[in-house]
Amino acid sequence: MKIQSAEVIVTSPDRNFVTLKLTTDDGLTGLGDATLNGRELSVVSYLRDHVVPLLIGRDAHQIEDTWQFLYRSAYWRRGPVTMAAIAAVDVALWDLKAKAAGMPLYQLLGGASRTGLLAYGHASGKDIPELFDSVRSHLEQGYQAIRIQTGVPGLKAIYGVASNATAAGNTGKRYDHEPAQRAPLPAEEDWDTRAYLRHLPGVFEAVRNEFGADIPLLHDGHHRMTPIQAAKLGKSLEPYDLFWLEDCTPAENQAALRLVRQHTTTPLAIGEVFNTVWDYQGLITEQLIDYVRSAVTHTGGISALRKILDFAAQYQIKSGMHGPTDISPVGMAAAMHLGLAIHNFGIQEYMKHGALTDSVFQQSFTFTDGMLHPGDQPGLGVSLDVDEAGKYPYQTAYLPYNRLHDGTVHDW
Ligand code: CS2
Ligand code: MG
Repeated sequence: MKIQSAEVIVTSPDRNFVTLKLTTDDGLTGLGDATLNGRELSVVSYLRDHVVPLLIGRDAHQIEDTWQFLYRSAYWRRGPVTMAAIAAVDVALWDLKAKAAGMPLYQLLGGASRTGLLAYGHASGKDIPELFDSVRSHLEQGYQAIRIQTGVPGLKAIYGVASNATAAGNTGKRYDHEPAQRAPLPAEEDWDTRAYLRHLPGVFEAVRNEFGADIPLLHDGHHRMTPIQAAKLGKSLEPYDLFWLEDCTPAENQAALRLVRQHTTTPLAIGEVFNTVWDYQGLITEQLIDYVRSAVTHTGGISALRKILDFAAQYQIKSGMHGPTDISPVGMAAAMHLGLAIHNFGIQEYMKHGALTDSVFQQSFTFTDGMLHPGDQPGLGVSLDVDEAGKYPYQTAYLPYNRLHDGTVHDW
């Protein structure tokens, strides 16, 4: 089964997506997600200019050899662009192999270890009443686990919350919790960690009082705190029994999590901005985290993330794969197949894609009673309508960024 052609398809139905489509000499096609939110065109070039010429004529069955060849022959190691490109090739090859075998991909990964995948959705509100409405809406949609993000008094706009606030440099632009704003320049938002730390415990107390003690609640700190601030927040949230506190502090310095771990038993999830096992090494061996947040799309594919999760399993750490709308339906399908097969599955993030996206990507997964399942079609179970995709050309879109009240740039 030789690779005969490779296309990099850029489409922007509800947001930008980059998809690699491999076609073999016996007519099979395989898809891989290469979407890197806000830097999509870098991956497009990496694939088109440097990777695709190396793929033509290769044996599509050689997934591991292709992965090692692309990782080592580039000489320059790691990074989000490189690993998203390698991920797209890896997933497309797994899609092809499963189609050639006439099996859903999870069967090639060891078969199902569970009947379905617990999913969590994104509830948000600029204030408590709006948040409660959003939680109720997610409960009505069947979610059994819910992420809680709210506005903070005094802040005009904030990550993860739909609001009609505008921020300097983007007059009149309605913010929503869709991360990337389609705009010629990044939108500037404001931030105040002390206000956030004072406000959040009361939000979770209100949510627990309204919705009870049982439902798993999650929160995303989105890299904005120092380790001691993260420790303070983790400790203050312990009465509300979170499923996890995510990205509590930037983890390039993996040792920073030792300080957080000393002060709180709130479970920690980290890794959506990581791209290789080396970003996790100390976090896993010292059990400084409880969940591996990486998406298949950003970590070198199924082959690489499977290895990371098998490593994490030895330290009783589970998966919590990243699943916002900037992971395409192809990337989400890859996550679901991997999550169904591994033993140490934890939870799957699931933000529903928009209707236009669903018109471009035909998907076979199901979401029933809060549980996801990839379906049993051969391969990933996703196809891409190239003609429909062509209706939605790329649009410049940047992630927002924060500035503190004194003007200092800060993590968003
Ligand atoms: C967030 C993401 O879903 C999450 O946990 O951290 O929405 C993140 O902001 C985006 O993926 C950035 O592109
Ligand atoms: Mg996150």
